[in-house]
Amino acid sequence: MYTSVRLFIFSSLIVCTVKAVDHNNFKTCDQSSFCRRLRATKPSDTKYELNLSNLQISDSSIESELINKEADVSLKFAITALVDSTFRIFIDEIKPLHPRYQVEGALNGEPQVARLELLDRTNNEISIKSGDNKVVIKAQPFKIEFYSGTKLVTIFNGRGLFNFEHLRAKPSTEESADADLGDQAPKESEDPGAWSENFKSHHDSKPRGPEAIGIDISFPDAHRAYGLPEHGDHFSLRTTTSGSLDPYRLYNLDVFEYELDTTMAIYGSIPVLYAHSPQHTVGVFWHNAAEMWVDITNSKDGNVVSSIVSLVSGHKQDVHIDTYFMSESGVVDLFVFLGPTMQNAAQQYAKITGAAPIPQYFALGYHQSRWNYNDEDDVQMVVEKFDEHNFPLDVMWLDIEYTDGKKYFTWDPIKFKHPEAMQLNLTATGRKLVVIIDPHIKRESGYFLHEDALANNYYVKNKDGNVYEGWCWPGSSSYLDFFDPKVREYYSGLYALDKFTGTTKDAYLWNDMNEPSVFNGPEVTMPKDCVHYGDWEHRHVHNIYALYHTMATFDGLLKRSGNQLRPFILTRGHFAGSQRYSAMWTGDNAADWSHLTYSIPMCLSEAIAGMSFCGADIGGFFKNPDEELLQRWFQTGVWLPFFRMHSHIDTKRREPYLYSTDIQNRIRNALRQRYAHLPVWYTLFHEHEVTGEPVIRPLAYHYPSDVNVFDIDNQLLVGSSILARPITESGVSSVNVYFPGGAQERWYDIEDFKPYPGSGSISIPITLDKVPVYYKGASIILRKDRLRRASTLTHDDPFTLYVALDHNNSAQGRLYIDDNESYEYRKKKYLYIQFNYKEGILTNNLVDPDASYTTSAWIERVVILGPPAGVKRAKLESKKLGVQKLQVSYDGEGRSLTIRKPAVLISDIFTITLEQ
Ligand SMILES: *[C@@H]1O[C@H](CO)[C@@H](O)[C@H](O)[C@H]1NC(C)=O
Ligand SMILES: *[C@@H]1O[C@H](CO)[C@@H](O)[C@H](O)[C@H]1NC(C)=O
Ligand SMILES: *[C@@H]1O[C@H](CO)[C@@H](O)[C@H](O)[C@H]1NC(C)=O
Ligand SMILES: CC(=O)N[C@H]1CO[C@H](CO)[C@@H](O)[C@@H]1O
Repeated sequence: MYTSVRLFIFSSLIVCTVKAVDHNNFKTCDQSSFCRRLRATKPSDTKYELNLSNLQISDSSIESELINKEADVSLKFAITALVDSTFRIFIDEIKPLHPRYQVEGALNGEPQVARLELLDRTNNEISIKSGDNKVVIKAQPFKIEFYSGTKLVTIFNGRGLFNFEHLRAKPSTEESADADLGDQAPKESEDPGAWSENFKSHHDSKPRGPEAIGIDISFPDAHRAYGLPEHGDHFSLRTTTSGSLDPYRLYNLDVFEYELDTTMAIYGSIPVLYAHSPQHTVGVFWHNAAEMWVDITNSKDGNVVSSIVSLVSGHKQDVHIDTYFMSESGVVDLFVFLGPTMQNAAQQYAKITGAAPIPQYFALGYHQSRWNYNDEDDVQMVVEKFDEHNFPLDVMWLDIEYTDGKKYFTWDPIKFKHPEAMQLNLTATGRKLVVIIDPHIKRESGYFLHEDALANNYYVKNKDGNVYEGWCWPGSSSYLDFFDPKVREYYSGLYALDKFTGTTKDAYLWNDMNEPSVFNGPEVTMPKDCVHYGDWEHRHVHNIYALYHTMATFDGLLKRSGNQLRPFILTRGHFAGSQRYSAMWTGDNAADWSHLTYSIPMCLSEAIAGMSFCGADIGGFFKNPDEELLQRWFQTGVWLPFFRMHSHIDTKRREPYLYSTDIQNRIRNALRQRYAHLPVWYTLFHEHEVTGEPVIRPLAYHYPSDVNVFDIDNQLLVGSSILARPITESGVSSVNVYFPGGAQERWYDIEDFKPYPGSGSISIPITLDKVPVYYKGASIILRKDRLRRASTLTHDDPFTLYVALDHNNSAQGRLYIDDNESYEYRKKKYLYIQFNYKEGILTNNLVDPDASYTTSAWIERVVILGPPAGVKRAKLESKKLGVQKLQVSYDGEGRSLTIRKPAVLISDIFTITLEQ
């Protein structure tokens, strides 16, 4: 969270408007020296040349020297074939003046290499093949072409904009700066910010001078670019090179009252982009933790001229996308995912950076948060009111005020005097607690954490080598240097139950403010010339500070439980790989319809960038939602993976029981939908961990060749079987829903089971009770329809199977269950069951017959949507129950057929046959 009121008190440096984002606090590309320099790069076919007479070819890679002829500097160049249609390009200086930073900690281990085959070699060109993909590397002009099969899909340096600023000694002011540096060296006169830079009252000393890198990547034939979270923007990335838009900026920042419809940076940065066409999708991921800006030019957006037209194919192409990635420092470590589908490319990315491990079941339930629940009685009262009004609730949250004076790992001695008893009360009703722990540490003598950090040298240093001090919630603060393994080890130990006294095993964590947020720092963060472990400047590692923070917390929670319980952590700052440790949310949004609308594309962008576990503060963090907005926010939040209400300290209380009966009923219905579908969410998270497929998906993911869905981001798919079109506009009496898949596809409204063909846009009548959500024909959805006060109490509850038939009268679906909290599933203690329906017969089988888990959960109902006519009864056959007759009934309109009480265990193998 972030409040302007306190900002005024703490900081004399920042003048902050209360109304909306203060643009003056944040740089435009034009105010950033490296972005300005790189964006001005002119195409050059002659500057870089690959030395093909100096080529090392191994089983999986090719290495050579890339020569900057103008500056006479040699770079190491390598291209490596990886498994799953992935290539990796690496470029670094051979003899840099200082080592250049290479990211650690983001990848999920060392990528697995694949065999590479030399196809052809000439004086100027070398062709290689790996799997079905071909790569052509050209020496002069330096260029790399990627082919999926025979189709050219991606070009590195197709426009000749590649630019690698080698490190150099600072020219003395007297001599001419450019004498032996070539025109790549920015001249002081050309760019006054190259060797040191001011922004507002902040000075960046840039001890290593200019060291930026620009990468030019084109996608012939691509219609849309997606990805590059986090931005308050639509799912489909816009052209930034014509008109007034800045490039998409990736720099983790705590932006007060962030705006929408903008390319400005906010809390997280994931430098992965997907280029999509009806025929294929490719992805690129620049493994680089420095500040980055990305220019996008989509030929569909009007008068954009591109040199690629002539360079690539010699004839005009109707659609293509050019991108230019600009990073302040580091090396080129670029992954290219050749798909060929979006599904493949997303999985290829997940293979490199890892998937989120399945969360505990409770984490998918409903979370109630506020800045702040005042004291123990307040917590107790809120929970009691939830129970009294029959609202399910899994987790209560405590924001910063629970601490003793913003000293983390302590409790306010008056308001939270019995934290353990408070948690035992929560545990007794099946609930958990989440408390906040931020990375800034109060500089107060006597505070154990501050004293430990000073004594052991655990803090980030300023440019002069002294401990860095900034302002944050506690006032004067210093920041733990999580890049130091000793600091992570120490920090993770702080979560031990006997260290963080007052916590129980049912207390989980929220790591906020970890961009890091520094109220009086440049752009509300840490100065770039601060120094971290290993002598790296903050500039080199900024975007992974939060990743390392959550890494240490994750380790702490694991150790706390003797590696038994899956940690739950919510983070605000994030980078590629953060999904392995934490869920994220879209930060400090506002109670506006627009923020509700953008919560969907923002989470979709995160999902294809590996961060499936995403949500937005229900009701909006700032300001007060009216009743309609609040209920719509609940109805929308049901269909996003992370489901939490949260609000600013100055807002009115908004717990659901405070509203009129009508509103309460609608919120309760929304919660009921969420809890009924928890088995679906849980199964999807299991499948995500195994396959890397995102849990929520844009329509283009499953309908890649339907150009009508390319810009749809007010609808989403939960897995492949649920289509939701949340209502994010006020006062509507109808909305258009786009039904994909073609005339043969069927979509069933999940409430009245009315079927719709997949033949495009249909106007759907809307009331305040109505949210258009559909099951796809051909799917079997497993639900738990009994409403309880918490998900932890539903473990043995019976299932209802919703069998949504396709036009062939068939359907399939899967269910995953385990003990819902431990790692026993990694020892095959789980059930993964496939259900099949074909022409009147429902059967099941174990997808993984070696796995087992004992459960008393049973099937209480089977509901067939789009059923055959004239069914009189059903017959159940199972080993345990033998043969049994079951009663059936149609609903009034014959849209569904319910088979009553099969009463067979969910783990039993059975057959149910419909009888005429
Ligand atoms: C290219 O590599 C060869 C073999 O190592 C070397 O002799 C030659 O000088 C290199 N060319 C340039 C321009 O550096
Ligand atoms: C725990 O619950 C009991 C019984 O409702 C209540 O009396 C007590 O105050 C609660 N303790 C805390 C710390 O909330
Ligand atoms: C329907 O059945 C026909 C014949 O068995 C098959 O060719 C077709 O692929 C099926 N369609 C679907 C959507 O399953
Ligand atoms: C996190 C969670 O849902 N835990 C529950 C898992 O199921 C057991 C019953 O088998 C409950 O006791 C846990 O509370």
